[in-house]
Amino acid sequence: MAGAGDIIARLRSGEPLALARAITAVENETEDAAGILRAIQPHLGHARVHGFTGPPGVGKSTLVDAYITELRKRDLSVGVIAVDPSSPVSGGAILGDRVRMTSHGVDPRVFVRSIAARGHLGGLSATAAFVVDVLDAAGKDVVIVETVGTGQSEVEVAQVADTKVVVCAPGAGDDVQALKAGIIEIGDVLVVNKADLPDAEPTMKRLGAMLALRRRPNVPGGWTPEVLATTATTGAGVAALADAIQRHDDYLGASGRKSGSGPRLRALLAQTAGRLAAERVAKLDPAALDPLVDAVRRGELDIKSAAERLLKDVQGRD
Ligand SMILES: Nc1nc2c(ncn2[C@@H]2O[C@H](COP(=O)(O)OP(=O)(O)O)[C@@H](O)[C@H]2O)c(=O)[nH]1
Ligand SMILES: [Mg+2]
Repeated sequence: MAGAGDIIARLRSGEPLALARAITAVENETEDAAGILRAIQPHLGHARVHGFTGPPGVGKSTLVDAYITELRKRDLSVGVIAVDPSSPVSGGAILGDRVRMTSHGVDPRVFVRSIAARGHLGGLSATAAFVVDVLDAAGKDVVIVETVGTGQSEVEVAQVADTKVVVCAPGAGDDVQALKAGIIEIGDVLVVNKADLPDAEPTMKRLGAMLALRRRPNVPGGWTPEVLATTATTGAGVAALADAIQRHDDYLGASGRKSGSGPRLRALLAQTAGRLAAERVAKLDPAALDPLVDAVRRGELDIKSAAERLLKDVQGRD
């Protein structure tokens, strides 16, 4: 590959091939990746990043497709990253997403890319964050990240986004239930898609009730999550969704929480460090904790000091 400088110039001029190659380098962690990531640093901070997450089958890809249409009406350029959980490298479900987003396939201002869910040394969320940076440097106004919101790593990927849209479908149980796994906590905008089906109304009410219970503190002047209904297949409600996301963008701007790779990576770093520590502690033989437990029982150590010793003990372990 030519030097990073050359590829950056071509990337900045909007060459899709250069963009595709830069993303491939970053995704596969090739030798060129570090150079590319360094070279794009001065060009970051323009894009707004919108994450769409939720259980499989609720219509995320269809909704993203309709949202792209709405953004194009507003004359915004768009990059899309679809994270596919079912496929290690390439496979069927990715093709499904591609097919659904092909309505924009000939639009030069829309760039859609699937990335594999597994096989990233630095973690999927870091890879997603870097691919977002590449799309940002390429001048995209909006970068959309679609992930399935079923596990911890997907929640972390969703954290890459400035605005997090949590999608579910109407129904008595499973989908809304599945959302409980932490994902509801992160939504800035909650969407009940497939509003053409029965029970959209009660599902919205349930989401509203779950929101009232969630742990995120209600700070004065803070953002109150919005609950909306869409029918992705017809586009109904999608303009209202775009307006809600825009309001959240405006809120972030006004509250000084500007988007950009710095805040993205800060959140990822803190989160990943916390998760690594928790994983290392969980892997210990429970009996290994006994000396510390005994010391706390005897009053020789307070729990925080004991925890600090534990963290020191697990440092550097895998
Ligand atoms: N009835 C109805 N079906 C929808 C709607 N949106 C998506 N679907 C269908 O739901 C299925 C799953 O959609 P997809 O976008 O792949 O869901 P994803 O797995 O969340 O990305 C497809 O058959 C879509 O055509 C909607 O608003 N109403
Ligand atoms: Mg999908």
